[in-house]
Amino acid sequence: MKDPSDTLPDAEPPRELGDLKRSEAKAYAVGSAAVISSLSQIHSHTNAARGTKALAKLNQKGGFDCPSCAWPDPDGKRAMTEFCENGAKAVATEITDRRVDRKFFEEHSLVELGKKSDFWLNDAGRITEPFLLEEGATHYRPVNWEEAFEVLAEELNACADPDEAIFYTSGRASNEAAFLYQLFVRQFGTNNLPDCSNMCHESSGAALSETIGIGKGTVTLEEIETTDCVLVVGQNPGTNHPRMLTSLEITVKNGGTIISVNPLRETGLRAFAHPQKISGMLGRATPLSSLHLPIQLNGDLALFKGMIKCVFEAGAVDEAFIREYTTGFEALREESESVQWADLVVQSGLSEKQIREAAEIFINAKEAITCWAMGLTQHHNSVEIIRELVNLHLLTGKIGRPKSGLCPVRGHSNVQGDRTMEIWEKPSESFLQRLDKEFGFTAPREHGYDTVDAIRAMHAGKGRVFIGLGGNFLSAAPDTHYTAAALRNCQLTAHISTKLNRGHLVTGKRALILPCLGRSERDEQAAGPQMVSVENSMGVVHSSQGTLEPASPSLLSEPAIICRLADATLGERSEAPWKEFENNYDRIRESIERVIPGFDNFNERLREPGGFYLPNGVKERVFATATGKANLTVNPLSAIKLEPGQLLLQTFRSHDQFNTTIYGMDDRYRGIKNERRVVFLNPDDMKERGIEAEEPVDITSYFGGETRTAELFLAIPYETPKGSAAAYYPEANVLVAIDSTAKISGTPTSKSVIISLAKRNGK
Ligand SMILES: Nc1nc2c(c(=O)[nH]1)N[C@H]1C(S)=C(S)[C@@H](COP(=O)(O)OP(=O)(O)OC[C@H]3O[C@@H](n4cnc5c(=O)[nH]c(N)nc54)[C@H](O)[C@@H]3O)O[C@H]1N2
Ligand SMILES: Nc1nc2c(c(=O)[nH]1)N[C@H]1C(S)=C(S)[C@@H](COP(=O)(O)OP(=O)(O)OC[C@H]3O[C@@H](n4cnc5c(=O)[nH]c(N)nc54)[C@H](O)[C@@H]3O)O[C@H]1N2
Ligand code: SF4
Ligand SMILES: [Mo]
Repeated sequence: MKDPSDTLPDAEPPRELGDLKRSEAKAYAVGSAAVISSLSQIHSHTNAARGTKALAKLNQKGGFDCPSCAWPDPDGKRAMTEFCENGAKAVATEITDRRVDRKFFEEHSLVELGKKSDFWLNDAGRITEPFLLEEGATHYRPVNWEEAFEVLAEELNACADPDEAIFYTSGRASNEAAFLYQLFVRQFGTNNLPDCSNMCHESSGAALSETIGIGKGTVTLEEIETTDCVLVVGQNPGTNHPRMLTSLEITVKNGGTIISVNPLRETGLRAFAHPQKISGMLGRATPLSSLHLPIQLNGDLALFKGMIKCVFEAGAVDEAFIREYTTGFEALREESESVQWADLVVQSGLSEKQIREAAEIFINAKEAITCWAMGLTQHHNSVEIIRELVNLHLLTGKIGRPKSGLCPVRGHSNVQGDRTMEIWEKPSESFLQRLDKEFGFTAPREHGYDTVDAIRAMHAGKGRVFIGLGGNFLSAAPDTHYTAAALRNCQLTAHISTKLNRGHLVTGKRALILPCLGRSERDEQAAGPQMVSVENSMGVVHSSQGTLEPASPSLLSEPAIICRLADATLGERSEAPWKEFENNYDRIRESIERVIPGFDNFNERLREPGGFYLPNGVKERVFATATGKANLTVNPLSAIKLEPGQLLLQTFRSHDQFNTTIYGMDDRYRGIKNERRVVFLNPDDMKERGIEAEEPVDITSYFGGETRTAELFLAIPYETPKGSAAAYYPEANVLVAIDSTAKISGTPTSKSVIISLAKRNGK
């Protein structure tokens, strides 16, 4: 189903080609090109004074947290520039001088905006005041905040059942905003709190909670830098966590070995030239990974099984650890014996020798850490894959002691904190009891919708109101046209946003844009300037405080928007001190301290430079699982079966984007310029299909007897295993079927889409 594009704004980015220029993939990452790119990004958006002021505070103690990824900052002394190229791009896009104001919306209808690229929409600038789309209107019109909250309260209170409302969160929201939001939603009467994590690290959370009793990583930044072996699996740090390369360079210089497991030889994993060091500026790069395993898409379960076979064979099981701390050993040993190398080789796409080599390094390393991201979490069997990785660490005792453990590298800068604040559709009873007690009400117990269930519910007409706290639900979600139809079924869709995106164009009958302050901006409330808090990938909670002049005087902070929304909607029904919360965020933190474990003396400790670590029992080998032990699990192989002619496609990020925010049209490290509609293919796969380099093709996906098509992509020959293809998200999201989700975690399978390619007739 496609949009009738003349009457409705297009849900998909335009199917148009740019002017592709192609070169070899780069041999090493960062270095001087990155520094030049950072500065030119800032200068293309704002003046030098505003740019310099922002960068001087970025990631500094007492400054503001980088709004891009969740990579941590050093605990100790910090350099003058604790940021990377992509951090600078994220700041540039926030502090831009361009504005989406009333003139902008007078000039552009929604249908017209739908024809613009995602790059163009983001580049239009910061949203300056609230905007309302009336039923049947072609343009947004400005409204004041009072009217905006009236519309929201009216539509929410018209719900026959609170479960008709859906409250999405993207991982940039601060702890304070997230805590208030979940409180408001639960006082309103639902647990419908889907978040971006459902599409991201949900599989990691599910696998880790079950096996080790906490859904988070277990290591610190310093441990990564000083361990003997780091496995980097299914992650492209050079683009998505660039400062991780600084740490990996230190690991290597300290004598550690890096193994990369990735279908692609991502530039960032080959070698790294430090942008802030003279050697880096001159182009002298440190080689990073000493072993690269070019695994087939979805081949990691087989790889980990092979490595586990080697552990048993080498007698490398840590028997004392297994006896004292784990359950399930015998079943795992039996399963490992029954698994055949031939199957592991076929399913991983690696040779037995390659798997043995990785296992030998891992086993012989005194300590080892595994880092991973979306390459492991977005498959139909992701939870099993990650549980198998946990098995490998448990069997060898490489967990819960210094310099050994697990590191799911989180995406959005506060996605982990939002979960800690219980932005979750499946809250625990113990948390709800503490929430009830703090605020004198009874929160709903029935679990709510996750992201995919929320889309299904709206599609089925069971969603009346959709509210997004940040993010771009339409473009981030799978099955773009299905999701668009779901959102269009709502009475009201509303987004709390800094920048314009496609999600503002594909709306319910009415729609609201509620513009908020960004991280870099001063947040002045009745009690004075306010700071917020965030949690990084290593469980460090620290403050973030912006100092720049806000993009417009009409902006409200996220906490203020939520407080006023709650007050307007709930009125007398809520006893929570919304006004006090808005006036002084210390009051929010006092409540957090009483409701969420690990936040004792929150206000005091937040003011300590660098913040504090949240408790993590696994570090002391305390496993808070149902059995009280770490659980070894049996995860049967479950290969994806392809028909002749089919390939597996992963949908991933270019170097010039942050999720659905497109900063530019290039993917420098992969040698792509001026084009996003590309599909990376193994040269033999192209040859077999008679497809020439840069030839336009259509991509068709297959799921459950249905097909979906993404039109007009240029074929790029690339070093990727035969059978494994890649295209950018969000352009390829039309291909991800709504029902194609991971078992247990429900995460869309964005990294293993079954596809075929068709040449475009005569073009
Ligand atoms: N600049 C920038 N930074 C970002 C983001 C951004 O968009 N731009 N997004 C943020 C967010 S929300 C997240 S979640 C993270 C995402 O960080 P990543 O997970 O690094 O992001 P992806 O681009 O999806 O890359 C997935 C990587 O896994 C590999 N891969 C894919 N499938 C498989 C597989 O089956 N097995 C293995 N072993 N590897 C596989 C791909 O080749 C690719 O290198 O980055 C965060 N940081
Ligand atoms: N096919 C495919 N789909 C994917 C993925 C994939 O790899 N492949 N990855 C998935 C992953 S890992 C994730 S995390 C999701 C991301 O999904 P989302 O988090 O929903 O998407 P983003 O693109 O990060 O959201 C960008 C928007 O956030 C708003 N914004 C930016 N800063 C702020 C702020 O400070 N406050 C507020 N209120 N709003 C702000 C801006 O309006 C901007 O347009 O996408 C998922 N979708
Ligand atoms: S590594 Fe991530 S958090 Fe650090 S500066 Fe770069 S983008 Fe920002
Ligand atoms: Mo993510």
